[in-house]
Amino acid sequence: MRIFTGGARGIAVALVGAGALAAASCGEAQVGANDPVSAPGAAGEQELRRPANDVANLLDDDVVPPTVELTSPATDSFLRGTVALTADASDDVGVARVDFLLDGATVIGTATQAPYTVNWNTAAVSGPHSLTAQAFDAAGNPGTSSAVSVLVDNALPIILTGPPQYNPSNQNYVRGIVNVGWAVTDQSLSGVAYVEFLQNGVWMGSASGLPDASTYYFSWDTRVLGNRSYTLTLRATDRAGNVQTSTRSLIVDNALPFVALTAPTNGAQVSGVVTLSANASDSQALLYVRFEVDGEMLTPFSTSAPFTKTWDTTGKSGTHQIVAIAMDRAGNTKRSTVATVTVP
Ligand SMILES: [Ca+2]
Ligand SMILES: [Ca+2]
Ligand SMILES: [Ca+2]
Repeated sequence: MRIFTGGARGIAVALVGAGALAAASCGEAQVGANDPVSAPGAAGEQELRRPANDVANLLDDDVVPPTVELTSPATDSFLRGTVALTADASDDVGVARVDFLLDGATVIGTATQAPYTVNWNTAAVSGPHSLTAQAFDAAGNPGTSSAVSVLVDNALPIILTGPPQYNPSNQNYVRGIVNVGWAVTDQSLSGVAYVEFLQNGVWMGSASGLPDASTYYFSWDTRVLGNRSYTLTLRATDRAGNVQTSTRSLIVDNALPFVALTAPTNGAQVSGVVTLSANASDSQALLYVRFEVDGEMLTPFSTSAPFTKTWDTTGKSGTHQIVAIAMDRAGNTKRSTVATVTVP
């Protein structure tokens, strides 16, 4: 019937209560003697009731699904923690809701008005995933976005603290320029983005991420530092933003030990079994004192005071040169003045 078409819907709704007279007076419809409106038989009544369901009819007419795209996160993103998912959606009539789907199946959340966004707690889903948004209009037509691939990584990088990469070890004494090493892995998740090197909590340098289980070395010049303990920290950040740190203490010692040969004295005449003695000390930590006769080491070394060693002169007639050498735990060595002795 013509009165129900096009822009006349509003008028037709009014006609339901007003009956044929109103219809005739509205000027829109020409109701004739044979028209179903003036002879409300079966067909006419059905037609007149139709406007009562006008909204439903409108929705029945909506056959165009919404269009929807995930605008965040970007594809190939590395994610951690709680992440905002955002979609753009539009429809010829109206978007009723947008569902956000994990791997095409699990509904993460639903947004019913623009901007369409939900928060996604990724704590339990580390690994590769696919995200889609699905928009519905009021008629229930679904529109699905293209999938966005992401890698969820809620695991902190692991800094290995065992040999051989972890060198020098915690509490080691060091001197000069030290190559400080750390091996880092990220469980084959997002991977190490970068590492940073800190001395006593102060940033000293950084390096770009390497494949898992690589070792990062930082050259640490201790020669400009006082002789004491320092904390060295490696701070590793993965591509998802997880941060792990590992700290060790190293003791700088660029000072030579003190050492003096106390016996025998220079110029002495010795025979039989001779006891060689030295005084030695170090501001940090002494490792040992060794004695050399004519350049040959006497072993084992003396590692605690009193620093002594016996030397059998039997069959060694002549002059000999004796020196005591002290070494600290950082590897600094100091030689005493030489004592020249005579074996008759
Ligand atoms: Ca639609
Ligand atoms: Ca990680
Ligand atoms: Ca020293």
